[in-house]
Amino acid sequence: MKILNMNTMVLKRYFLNKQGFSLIELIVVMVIAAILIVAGGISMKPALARRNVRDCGTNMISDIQLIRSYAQSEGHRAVFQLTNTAKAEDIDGDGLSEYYIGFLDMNSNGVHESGDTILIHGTGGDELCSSRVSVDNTTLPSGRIIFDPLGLVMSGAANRNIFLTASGTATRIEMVSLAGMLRYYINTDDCGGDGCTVGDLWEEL
Ligand SMILES: [Ca+2]
Ligand SMILES: [Ca+2]
Repeated sequence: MKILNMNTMVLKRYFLNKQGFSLIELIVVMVIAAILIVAGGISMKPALARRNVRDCGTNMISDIQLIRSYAQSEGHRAVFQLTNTAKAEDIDGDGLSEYYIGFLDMNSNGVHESGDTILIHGTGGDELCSSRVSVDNTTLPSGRIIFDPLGLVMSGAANRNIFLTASGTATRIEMVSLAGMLRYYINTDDCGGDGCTVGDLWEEL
């Protein structure tokens, strides 16, 4: 009985001591974990921003290709129209903001009006861009690409860029017109403060 009591005392002392030691351990581990989380968050930011830009760009290009296919199948000019600012705005006047719309241009004047058929607005890829990516159309004349009924790019959109930026990165999609067709490239690294130049990494989408 006496031996049992002694063992109990030893165990109690061990666990009391162990408990105190575990608290210190716990604090140390929590501090290290906090440092790792903060450091990890900082290092992940540019990668996350680039992914947002890539997602936005990939879906935007998919929508542009869809608009082109409507021009061919419907036999009308079809227009991809970006906002005039880097922010979402109500391009088609339906009360909802968007970065871009696509429409069949029934009277072939390049401008969206009530008689034109909306193909895309404020959905799909546009949602991926909103709030996470800024879209700059300043090098794309009137912010639009017009496809003729054959699906060829009409004048103005050749060798132009759509700049897509997100916090922590600066990249762009470059469109190269080849016999009226568009090819898309995305910068795969951070272009940095000097913008994208020769020597930066590009990948065809
Ligand atoms: Ca709208
Ligand atoms: Ca029109």
